[in-house]
Amino acid sequence: MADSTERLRLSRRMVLKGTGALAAASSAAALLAACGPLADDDDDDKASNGTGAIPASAQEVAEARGLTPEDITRAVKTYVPGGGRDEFVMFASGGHGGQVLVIGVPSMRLLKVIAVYAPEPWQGYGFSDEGRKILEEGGVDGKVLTWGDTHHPGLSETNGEYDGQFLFINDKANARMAVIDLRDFETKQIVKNPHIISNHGGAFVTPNTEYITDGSQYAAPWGWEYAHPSEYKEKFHGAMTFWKFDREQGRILPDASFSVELPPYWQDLADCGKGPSDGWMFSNSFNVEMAIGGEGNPPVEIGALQLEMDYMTVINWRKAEEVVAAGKYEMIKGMPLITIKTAVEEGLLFQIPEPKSPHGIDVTPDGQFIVVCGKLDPHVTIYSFEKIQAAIEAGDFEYDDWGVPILRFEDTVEAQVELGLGPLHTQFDDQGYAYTSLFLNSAVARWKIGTAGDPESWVMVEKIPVHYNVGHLSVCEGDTVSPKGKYLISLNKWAIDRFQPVGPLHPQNFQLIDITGEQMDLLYDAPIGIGEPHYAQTISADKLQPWSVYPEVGWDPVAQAPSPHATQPGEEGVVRDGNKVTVNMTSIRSHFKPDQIFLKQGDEVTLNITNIERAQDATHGFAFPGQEIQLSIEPGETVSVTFTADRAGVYPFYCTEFCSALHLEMMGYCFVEPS
Ligand code: K7E
Ligand code: CUA
Repeated sequence: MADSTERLRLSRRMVLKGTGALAAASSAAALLAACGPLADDDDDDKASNGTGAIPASAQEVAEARGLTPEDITRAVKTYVPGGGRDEFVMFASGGHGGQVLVIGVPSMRLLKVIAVYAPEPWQGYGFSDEGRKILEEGGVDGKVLTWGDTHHPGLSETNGEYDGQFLFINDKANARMAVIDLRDFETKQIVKNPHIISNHGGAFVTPNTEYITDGSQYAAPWGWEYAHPSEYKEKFHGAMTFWKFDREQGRILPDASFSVELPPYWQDLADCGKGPSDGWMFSNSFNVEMAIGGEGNPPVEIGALQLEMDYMTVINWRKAEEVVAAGKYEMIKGMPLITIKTAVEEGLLFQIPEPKSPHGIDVTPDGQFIVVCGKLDPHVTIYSFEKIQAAIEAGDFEYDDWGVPILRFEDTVEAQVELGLGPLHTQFDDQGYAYTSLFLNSAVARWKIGTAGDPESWVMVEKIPVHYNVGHLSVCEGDTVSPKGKYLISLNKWAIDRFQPVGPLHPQNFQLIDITGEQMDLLYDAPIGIGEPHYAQTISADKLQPWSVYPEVGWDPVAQAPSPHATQPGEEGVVRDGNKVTVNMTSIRSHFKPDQIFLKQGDEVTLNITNIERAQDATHGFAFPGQEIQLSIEPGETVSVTFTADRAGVYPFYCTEFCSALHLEMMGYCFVEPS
């Protein structure tokens, strides 16, 4: 009896406190059975309450809340107690919100929203001089944009494994690429692709992050040239850009980057080879029909469906790198471009037919196979890298109108697996399974990765419904050379009936699925009221080693170096040079120094503010009325902001972070004398 009482007490503690051991409890029924007798056992209840550990039985809570045994198991699988840590961290695109969402897995708690293409006042992103410069350098032909359409986050890799150092993400709408430094989870650089107008096949990294891919989406003339639709075949182009990344500087080096010209089909998703296929990259195309709508033509979506097959683009990027080094390129819009003609002559560009409107393309963890999803084909098609190499070797090609060699479908395909309607994207786990999203079925299919030479070994295993209209999936490290498995997150576009209604614009629905068992199990629906997710990557949390404060007082987070504008305590002051005024300010709980600033109308003012705090989380904000000034100054950080004091008046500025009991007093006055 003592044993069973002890067991019961333990069970209940586990339920209520969510200890790690509980996650191992495989059956909710067993749990509830274990808890059940407690409701009738007054003595035990009293004894437990006497310890202060267990206020009520889990059975009672479950009954009161109408929870089933399955609900309880699922809840305890995702519960992370306060102060606890998630095992994984997911980086998800925020779509046309232009940010990156950082979410703990399995709790699905939103940890951060990283501003990338859109200014964001809480982070002060896009408001300081340093931050505005990022948006300016990422401008489109000199025009600063304050939005972007983020699609595919890509974590930096070392030997095909996430290394937790950097994150890249593309802006599909404007063909841009951004670099986020994971030491402080902040955007450091945005580059505009000079060749293409919109992108999609990025950000996918080569196994050692030598390059970040950036494939064009909709064909167009090279950057900002004009052409009439009748000139489509001659003047519209596709391209695959390889952005060179320098880890030391933490920057993309546009001067060391290049593109490979592609036919004016629309390029779609891409992935880089690994292991045996390292050095190569693969990209889908669609609309090889080159439909662009207009009078007398079928609408685009019909015109683009006329042919049964589109093409996979196969590029030997190592060879392309050599070709650029040998000077065999054209300088187009200031960046090297290997023309189709050169790419074909050098044997670095091939195409392979793919079934109907392919979308996702994913290389298996061992690098041997390339999995392609055709949106309008119920199969996934698996290509063998070895067979592709053999077909290239054999040299028995057909050619398209641009002279690009086409390998034969039957020579390169390893297997096809029928999964269901609308297959889009595939991820992998550590047990030899692949997972493919089925957009039209609103389901995720689990299927077995087979072996080379045995087409029968590739089989569909099971399907689980998701809610609804799933796009990408993310399995923990599920696109690396060694997936961790465990969880799959289904990134659903529609939520319809899953949550409290909040008006016609519904939240996104991120669904967490347990993939450790015989059958996939839907654990949790996480509503996300931010931009639409496309891709996400999920990394083991212990690979992330961010700073908790900046390394020293006076740090410039954009340069990741000491700031030339840093102000140390005692150095505060105002310097006037004609109508140029520089204010060197410090902030510490609960004071800005100086706290009075005297200006003349028309002055050009630069505020350099250094947060001299060393305590974690002691961030100060800086809000200035009537100006586009809202800064976030994290411990150690120096930020600068320049503005024109164009209106006379008295301006109370204040700290926007509730930093201390005297936070409301953390303010100052700026007096602008009329001219
Ligand atoms: Cu939304 Cu990867 Cu841009 Cu599919 S893409 S969903
Ligand atoms: Cu500093 Cu509030």
